[in-house]
Amino acid sequence: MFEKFFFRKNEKRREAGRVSGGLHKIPTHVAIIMDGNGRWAQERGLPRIAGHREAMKTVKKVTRETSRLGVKVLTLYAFSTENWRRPKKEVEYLMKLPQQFLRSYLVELIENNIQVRVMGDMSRIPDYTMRAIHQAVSRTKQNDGMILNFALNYGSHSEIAEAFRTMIHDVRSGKLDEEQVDEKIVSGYLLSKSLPDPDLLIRTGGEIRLSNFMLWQLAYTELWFTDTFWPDFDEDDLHEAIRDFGKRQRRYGGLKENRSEK
Ligand code: V0D
Repeated sequence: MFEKFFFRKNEKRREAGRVSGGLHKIPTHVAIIMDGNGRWAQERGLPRIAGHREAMKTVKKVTRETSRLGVKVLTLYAFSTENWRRPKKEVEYLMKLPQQFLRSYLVELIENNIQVRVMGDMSRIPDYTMRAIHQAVSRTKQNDGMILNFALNYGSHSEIAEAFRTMIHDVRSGKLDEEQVDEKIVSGYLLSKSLPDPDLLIRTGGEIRLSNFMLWQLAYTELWFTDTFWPDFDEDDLHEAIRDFGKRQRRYGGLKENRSEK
């Protein structure tokens, strides 16, 4: 079902590969853990907040480039369920970023046919933040270009726990037969239900872990780590990640293709 939708406009994807040189295989879904913003600022003697502001510029740059390359879904880990433990001032600042981001960038997103989505528990997100997000989601929902999916107050364990809760509820109410429950059914109860699994995960900032990000969905994903702090991440880094992804796909491709066809 995804395949039909996501591989429809193949010409543009191939063309993008040619113009960028060596990017033969463009991943359908790229997910990114945007780490290293605080450290980027500290290295410069700036407050952590300055790192987050700079990080937003990188989000715009990377959104433009992934969309241009023909990536179909870009998922960005913007705020984790653990991030609430940060200083109150920092959390307050972070919650203003969606509004700031959209004020300066929503028009361009619309022009580029990009669809904005959010994934996570929105119940704890402040009203003013939600207003900006709702507006962006509703004004881009007709777009059929790249999906820009922000993981916001997202945590994989809580996502899976919620899936269990709903599934058990559906079994009890007779909507779901427990004998039916397989991988596909489980996927359908996750927040990512309408999206294909990521093909490539990028984590910036030097840490080599998943930090509670899309644990179920990343089972077969190629993982790519860099020491570069997110504010310093640029188009060349993105191309390198996608080029490496293409090389690995060529090596292990046969096996992977079999998996998705079964
Ligand atoms: C700070 C690096 C864009 C990570 C990127 C609320 C930390 C910049 C958004 C955004 C954040 C979210 C939703 C939306 C539009 C934009 C964002 C947060 C943090 C946390 F609809 N950047 N960004 N949201 N940072």
